[in-house]
Amino acid sequence: MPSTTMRKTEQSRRLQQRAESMIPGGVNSPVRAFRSVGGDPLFVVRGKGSHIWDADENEYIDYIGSWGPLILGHAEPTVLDAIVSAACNGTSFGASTPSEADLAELVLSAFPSMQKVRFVNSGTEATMSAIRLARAYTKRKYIIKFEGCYHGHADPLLVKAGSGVATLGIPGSAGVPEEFIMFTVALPFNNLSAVEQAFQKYKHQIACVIVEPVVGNMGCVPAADDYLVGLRLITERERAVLIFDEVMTGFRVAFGGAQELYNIKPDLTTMGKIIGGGLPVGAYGGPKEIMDLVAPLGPMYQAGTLSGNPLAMAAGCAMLKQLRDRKAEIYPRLEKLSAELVEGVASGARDAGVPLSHNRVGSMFTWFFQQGPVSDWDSAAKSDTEAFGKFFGEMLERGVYLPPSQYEAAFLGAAHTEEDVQKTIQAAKLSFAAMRKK
Ligand code: KE4
Repeated sequence: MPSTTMRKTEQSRRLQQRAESMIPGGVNSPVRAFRSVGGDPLFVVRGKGSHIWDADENEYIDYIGSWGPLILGHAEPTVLDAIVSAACNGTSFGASTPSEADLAELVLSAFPSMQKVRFVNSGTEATMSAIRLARAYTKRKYIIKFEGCYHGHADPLLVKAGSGVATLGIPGSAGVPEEFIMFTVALPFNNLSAVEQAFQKYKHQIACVIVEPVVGNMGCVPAADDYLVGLRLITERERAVLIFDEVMTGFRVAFGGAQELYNIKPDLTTMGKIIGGGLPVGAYGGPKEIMDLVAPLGPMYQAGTLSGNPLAMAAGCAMLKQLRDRKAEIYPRLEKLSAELVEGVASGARDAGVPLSHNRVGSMFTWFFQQGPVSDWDSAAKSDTEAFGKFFGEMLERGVYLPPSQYEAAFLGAAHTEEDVQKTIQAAKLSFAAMRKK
C-alpha cells in the first residue's frame, strides 16, 4: 500500500486544462469533475480487472467500475472478444441485426415481469421513454418520483434528484421551465403515507410511480421492509404504472435485479449500465399490453439512430452470458467480499472514532460520514461531505478510487480480490488516522 507520498498528477492536470478549454468543466458528465471532493480529476488511460491506471501511471483499485456497468471488471476478455468480432462486421447499420433479439432474449429470461423490451442508448432515454409510455397507457399526466432518486437528466425527472444534481447542490436544473415539471410530484423515499396522500390529492391523475428499488443516487439506501410491496399495492389499487428503475440494480443486486431480490413485479422496468457490457445501452420493458403501445405498433413514439447498436448488443450479450452461466459463483462471492470490505472499513472508522454509517445491498454500498441511519434524502443530506472529501483524497493517495461524491454508490465486481479488499481496509485505517491529524 503506497504511503501518503504525493501521487504524480502533472499529466492529469495538463489533460484537464486542455479538456476544459473545449468541454464544460473538462468533463462529459459532471460528477467526474471532482467538484465536491476537490483535487484534480483523474484522466484514466487503462483498466484491467479491478484496477485502473491514470495518465500519470498511478494505479488504483477501482470501486466505480464506470458507475456500475463493469461488474466483471475492466477489459473482460469475453466482452472484448465479442466487441472486436462484431466490429469486424461493421459498426452500425440503422437496420435490425440478430444481436438485438439475442440480448432481448437474455434480458427477458432474467426479468419475467417483462414480455417485451426496447433498447435505447442510455438510462436517461430508458426512463424518459418509460414515463412517456406510462402516460400514454394511463392517459394521465402526473408522475411520482422520490427525493434523492436520480433517473437520468430528462426534464420531468430533474426534480429533487440525486447523483450529480445532489452532489452539486443544485435543486434541479436551469433551463427546465416550470411547465415541464408541474406534473412531477417528488415525495420522501421510504414514506408510504406520503404516497397515499399524493394519490388522494391527485385522484385518478397519476400515471406512474418511478422508483430506484435500491437507491444508489443519494448514496446506497435500501427500501424499508414492506415499502416496495406498499408501492405495488397502492399503484395496483390506483391503476397507476409502477416503474422500477433498475438501471443500476439490474443484474447487480441479483441476476434478476431488485425485483428478483424482493420478489416484487413492477409494471415497467428500466435498465442500463450492465446490460451494455460497458458500451452505451439502456432499455425499458414490460408486459405486451403496455409495450405494444410503442411505435411502430402503437401511438407512443420513441426512436434512436444507434439503438440496438451491434457492438453494444454483442458486449451486453457477452456480459449477461457470463453472469447467467456463473451466477451461482459470482453473486455469493460479490456478497461475501462486499460485506467484508464494508464492515472492515466501518470497523476502522469505529476504532478511529470517526462517525461513519453504511448501507449495502449486494455489491453496491456507501459509507456515510455521519452516525446514521440513512434511510432517505433528509438523513443522507446530514452527512459531513467535507469529511467525505478528505477521505476520498486520502484513499486516492493510497491507490483506492471511490466515487467522488458522498451521494453515489460504490461497486465491487467479480474481478476484485481478497487482496484488494484487505489493501482497501488498510488504506481506510491509514486515511482515518491521517484525517484525525489534520
Ligand atoms: P445514464 O443516462 O447516465 O446512462 O443513466 C441515468 C440513470 C438512470 N437511473 C439510475 C438509477 C441511474 O443511476 C442513472 C445514472 N447513474 C449515474 C451514477 N449515479 C451515472 C453517472 C453519471 O451521471 O456520470
